[in-house]
Amino acid sequence: MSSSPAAGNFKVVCLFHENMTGTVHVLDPSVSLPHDQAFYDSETRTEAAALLNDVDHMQSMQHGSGNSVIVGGGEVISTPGGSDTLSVMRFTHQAITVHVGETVEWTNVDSVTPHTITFGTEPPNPIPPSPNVTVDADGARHGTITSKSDSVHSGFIQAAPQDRIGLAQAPPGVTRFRVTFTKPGYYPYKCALHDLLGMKGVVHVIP
Ligand SMILES: [Cu+2]
Repeated sequence: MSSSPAAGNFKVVCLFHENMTGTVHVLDPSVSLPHDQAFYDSETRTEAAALLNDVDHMQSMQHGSGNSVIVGGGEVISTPGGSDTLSVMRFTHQAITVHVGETVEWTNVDSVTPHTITFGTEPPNPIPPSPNVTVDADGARHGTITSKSDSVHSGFIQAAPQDRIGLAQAPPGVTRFRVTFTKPGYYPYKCALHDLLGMKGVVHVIP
């Protein structure tokens, strides 16, 4: 190949419409896509139908995989006084069951509010991820839990701020966190910012 497009995570924004952003994940040709074309066709039909029916986006944005947890949920709303945001401080599927070796993916769909996915000891500074967390090729953070005593902390999982005309573009936000589980057991976790409001969950790992 003489020249090939670069792999990476590319943000696309609308400079006129606040909070209208997206990210295109371009994988190396040697990496297989997470889903087949039939999955994306099906997603497109579902989301198009939801848009046309004005169904709330939270359900339609849940991917087909059974190992997904939506983190919070929020909307920007306009009022006569300006704009405001509202947030749901909960994990959907507060209890999720997976097999040993599987990976759970958390996605923050809130437009502005950060959340964390925290197993074990909460670090003093909740903003950065714990040192045992790596970054996948598509920009998502990824941890591994091999024992009940492991501490794994996502750091802030949050959408990037809105880009503005005349200002430098911010990098894409880190809105997803993955954890791979290698031993059976009950693994409770919480959002370090909103656990006192009841934002807690548990992963049940079976053989
Ligand atoms: Cu939270």
